[in-house]
Amino acid sequence: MLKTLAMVPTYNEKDNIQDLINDILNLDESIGVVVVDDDSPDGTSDIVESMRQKEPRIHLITRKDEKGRGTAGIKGLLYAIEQGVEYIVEMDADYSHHPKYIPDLIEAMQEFDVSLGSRAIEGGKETGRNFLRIGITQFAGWFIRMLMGVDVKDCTSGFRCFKAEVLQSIGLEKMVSVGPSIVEEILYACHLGGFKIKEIPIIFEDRTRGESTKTLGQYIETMVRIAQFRLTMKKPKKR
Ligand SMILES: Nc1nc2c(ncn2[C@@H]2O[C@H](COP(=O)(O)OP(=O)(O)O)[C@@H](O)[C@H]2O)c(=O)[nH]1
Ligand SMILES: [Mg+2]
Repeated sequence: MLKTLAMVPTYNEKDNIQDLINDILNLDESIGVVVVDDDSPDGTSDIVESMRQKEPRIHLITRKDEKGRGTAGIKGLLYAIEQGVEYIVEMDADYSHHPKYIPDLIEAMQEFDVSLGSRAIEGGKETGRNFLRIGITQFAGWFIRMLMGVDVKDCTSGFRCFKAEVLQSIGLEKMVSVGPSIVEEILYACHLGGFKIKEIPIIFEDRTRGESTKTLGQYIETMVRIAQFRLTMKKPKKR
């Protein structure tokens, strides 16, 4: 019986996905993986499908008609909830979110509802990225903390572990992010829900295989969306 599912959205990750899945599955028998691939032209889904046929802990969702990190993530998280696991880990496929940190994220579930891999607390850092990109991340973190009042240093981290009941309660199906702003939308919903969030230090290394899909437009959209979330998302009455 699976206790934890790692949800990995992918777009053109053929050079990473096989090693990543193996590294995750080798951590513990109770961990499985669900990959949500947007029918990547590089054949990522085919690689996962051939692995899936030999290993029941691997799940694959291939979306033919939809694209976007946000909607893919929502689909994968809802799928993970349906599987009845206790914990759901969300992570990128490119090894910036190294699987070796997953046990630390899960361990934090003893006391917290959400844990996240943090570049911004003592012991954590970001390497391999240029000054501009690190600067953008730091500015975004500051902007989000100011606007949302979230007591988290690395607000843009998409490497997280949730208790399944947290994700069940925050209204994932109503979320509006198509792209990467889903990371902040979920974080803010967890904050409004009053859930306890723990940061775990990670060394975030920029990808060495495959290419980032992030565009300048997506950064700008995320900033605008954050203001929108602040204005429109409300504290749940009770849970
Ligand atoms: N399913 C899906 N996954 C995506 C999409 N865009 C990015 N991803 C995945 O989301 C994760 C983060 O994307 P990445 O390009 O590394 O963003 P960056 O780390 O911010 O540069 C990776 O696992 C990507 O493969 C998309 O449109 N659909
Ligand atoms: Mg990346």
